[in-house]
Formats: sequence, structure tokens, C-alpha cells
Amino acid sequence: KLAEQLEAVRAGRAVQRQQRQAAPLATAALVGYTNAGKSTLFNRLTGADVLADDRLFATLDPTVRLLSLPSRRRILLSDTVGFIRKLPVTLVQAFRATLEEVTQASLILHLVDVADPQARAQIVQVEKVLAEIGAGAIPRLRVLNKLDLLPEAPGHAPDWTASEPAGDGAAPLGTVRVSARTGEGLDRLLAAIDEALAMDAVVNATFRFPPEAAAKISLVYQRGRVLQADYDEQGCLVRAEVPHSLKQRLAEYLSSAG
Ligand SMILES: Nc1nc2c(ncn2[C@@H]2O[C@H](COP(=O)(O)OP(=O)(O)OP(=O)(O)O)[C@@H](O)[C@H]2O)c(=O)[nH]1
Ligand SMILES: [Mg+2]
Repeated sequence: KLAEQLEAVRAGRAVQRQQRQAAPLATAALVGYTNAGKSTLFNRLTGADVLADDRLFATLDPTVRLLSLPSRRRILLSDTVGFIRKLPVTLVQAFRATLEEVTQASLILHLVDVADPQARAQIVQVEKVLAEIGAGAIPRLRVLNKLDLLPEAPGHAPDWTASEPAGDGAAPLGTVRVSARTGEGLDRLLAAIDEALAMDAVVNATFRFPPEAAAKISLVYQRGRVLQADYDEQGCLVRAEVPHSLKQRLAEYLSSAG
């Protein structure tokens, strides 16, 4: 039953994603352990934006909404299913499939419940799954949520909030402390998202993909704009506009030609 529901969500999302691709908007995906406060933050950030042209997205998929940043850049924010430690084996595949959305995002917001004694282990768990689904190299911000539940005195905050535990993927761009409940820190979060996306400017790149790396070509099609693609026995030469982060991720395939 649950497996069927997850599959339905996955199929629906794939269609919606195709429809959205006409809109040149960057997507930021909220990920995190279950109960981290993703949906609360999602509603808080996008609540004021559920208006006129946002309706389109709201009806297509209630978990993707428009978000306006301080720079006036608009992005799509997507809420995702929470990560759970003991998922029945039969559901693991379906669960991962619902996270396909995450692999398409320009930016990942990894939400953490700082008040949970297991927070540290949960971060590692989430980072591991992100790496497994192929999202390990997507730029991300770590968002420490439920700040309101921590004692006032800074000395009482858990030690690990000062120095970040390392995950499997690339280091996060930064850490922002918020409370989705009180709204504290949300201005800082929006500014950080703006900054992260500005850093990931769109750049030109030419890649040469040997036949054995053909699967990587789809990444360029998904996250960039292909200007030209020429196939020969040595593989494929692709000229494209891609986010800087993707160019870095595919650095070994960069071609000096053209
Ligand atoms: N005190 C406090 N509670 C919060 C905060 N953010 C969320 N919560 C509470 O945490 C619980 C879980 O919040 P959700 O937003 O449903 O968490 P989620 O990450 O979407 O959970 P899943 O969808 O199950 O993965 C709810 O009871 C929220 O009210 C916060 O900043 N402070
Ligand atoms: Mg939720």
C-alpha cells in the first residue's frame, strides 16, 4: 500500500518536473531527518507567496512553491519526505525514488533538529543517503532548526553546533540557525540562499564524455542548457551552459576544444 502510494507520488512528480522545466527557475530542496521541521519551515517561508501565479505550481504539486529572495530572485522551494532510520527494506527503493527531486535541485537545504539528542547521527545518516542518491555534490546549506528549544546561554548549545560533523559529500557552504516556529533567523536563511545561488552562477562549459561516461550527459541536460552535442566514436562533445557547481562536479570531463 505505502509502496504504491510512494510510486504514485514519484510518477506524478516526474511529470510535474517536466512541466516545470519550461520555467527557468532554480529549485532549492528541503531535506532532513523526519520531524526536523521541513514542512513547518516550508509553509513559513512560502506562505506569503501562495498567490496568483503560484497557484499553477500549487495545483500541480502542493510540495513545490515559489519563494522570493531578498535580491528579488524567485526560486522554487520543494519540501521532501523525511529520512527515517529503520525503513522496511521493501520500501527503501520507493522512498529513494521520491527523492529524485533532490538530485535535480540547484541547492539543498539540509534541515536539522538541533534539540534532538540524535541530531549528529541524523546529519550523518542524511548525508549518507544524499551521497547514495547522487546528490552528494549539490551545494548545500545546513539549517539548524528549533533554535527556540535551546537554552538561552550560548554555552549550553550542543558542542557540535559550533564545529560541523563531516558528511560523505562536499562540505556545506555554510550553516544557518533558525526557528521555523518563531521565525528567528529566517532573514539570514533567505540571504544565505540568495548568496549560495549567486555563487552558483551559470557558466559556459564544453565537455567530452567518453562512451563509458555517457550516463553523465543526462546531468548536463537536466541541470543545464545544451547548446550543441556532437557524437563520434570517442563519445560525445557537449557545449552547454551549466551551473558552476555542475561544471566543477564534471571537471574531469572538461574539454579544451571549443
Ligand atoms: N519548537 C519548535 N518546534 C518546531 C520547529 N519547527 C518545527 N517544529 C515542530 O516539529 C514537529 C515536526 O515538524 P514538521 O515540519 O512536520 O517536520 P518535517 O521535517 O516536515 O517532518 P516529516 O515530514 O515527517 O519528515 C512539529 O510538531 C512542528 O511544530 C521550531 O522551530 N521550533
Ligand atoms: Mg514534512
